[in-house]
Amino acid sequence: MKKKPQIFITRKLPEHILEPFRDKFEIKMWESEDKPVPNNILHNEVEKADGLLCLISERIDRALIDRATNLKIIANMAVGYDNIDVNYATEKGIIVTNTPDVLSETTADLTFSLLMATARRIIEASDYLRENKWENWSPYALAGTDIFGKTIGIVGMGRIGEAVARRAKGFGMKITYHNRNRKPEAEKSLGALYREFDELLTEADYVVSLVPLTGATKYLFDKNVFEKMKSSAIFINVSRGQVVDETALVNALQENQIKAAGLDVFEKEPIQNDHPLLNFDNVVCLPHIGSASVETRTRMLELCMENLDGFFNGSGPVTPIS
Ligand code: 8YV
Repeated sequence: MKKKPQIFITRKLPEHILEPFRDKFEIKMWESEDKPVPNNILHNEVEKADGLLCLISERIDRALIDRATNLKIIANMAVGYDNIDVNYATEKGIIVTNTPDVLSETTADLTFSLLMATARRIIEASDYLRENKWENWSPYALAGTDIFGKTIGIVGMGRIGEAVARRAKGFGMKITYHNRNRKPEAEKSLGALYREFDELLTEADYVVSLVPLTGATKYLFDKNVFEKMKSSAIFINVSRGQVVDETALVNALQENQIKAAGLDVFEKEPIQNDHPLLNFDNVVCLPHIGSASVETRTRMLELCMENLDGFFNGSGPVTPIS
């Protein structure tokens, strides 16, 4: 009988997702749901595996790929894949897959949640009650800034960017965007207006980063960029922490160069509670939960399994990136 492909999964997954695949694969899984697999165990397991299902917190670098002499496919449970040395994997004949589309709407929901929370000071207002500060009503207490009628500037108009733009249209915002290529469909159906990066920065009331992390976008949002934004602008980042120079962001907030920020991602994750960005009342920080709904995380895992299945049954991976 033909040997089943061995799959290593770097986190404990719900059995109901794995069960349909158990007759096709020999599945080995790291024992913990929340603790990452130690690097030495990952390296040992990868040596034996035909397929790997991993998360963005695992670095799939040259050293690991060199150990992976049997490995044929890496299924990353994320749309981003900056955690993987894709060029080297490809050079070694290893296919890499990601999870596009299935998380776009959920991530756009979270982007808008952050935008609204920062604009209307939702966390501050909630803390105000918890801290028993509501003694009087006064007209400008906890007054935020409007969303309707304002201009959103979406930097990175991919699938998630377009899903954010659809929400912005519903909120009565003017939509501007910057992207490597123009998006005629979004321009036509959503009235999105293309802008050069600098133009977008000087015009937008809400600057929303949805660019993937690449060599070209690393520290894209630096001192000069924050200086160009309006002093009333709110900056939202739901893509990758390393597209922002965090020191420059902290300075821009200290100097009131921008009004507020909503951040789901950080330069080095996870952050600790002494992180300087946690010191500002006008900054809302979240622990990288862009795609974290039960429905979407389930679909992402299923898609990873479908990618592995498609590859090994010969029909081909569903969403390869290389
Ligand atoms: C991941 C993400 O879901 O998809 C991405 O690129 O950053 C998140 O949606 C999450 O971090 C799990 O790997």
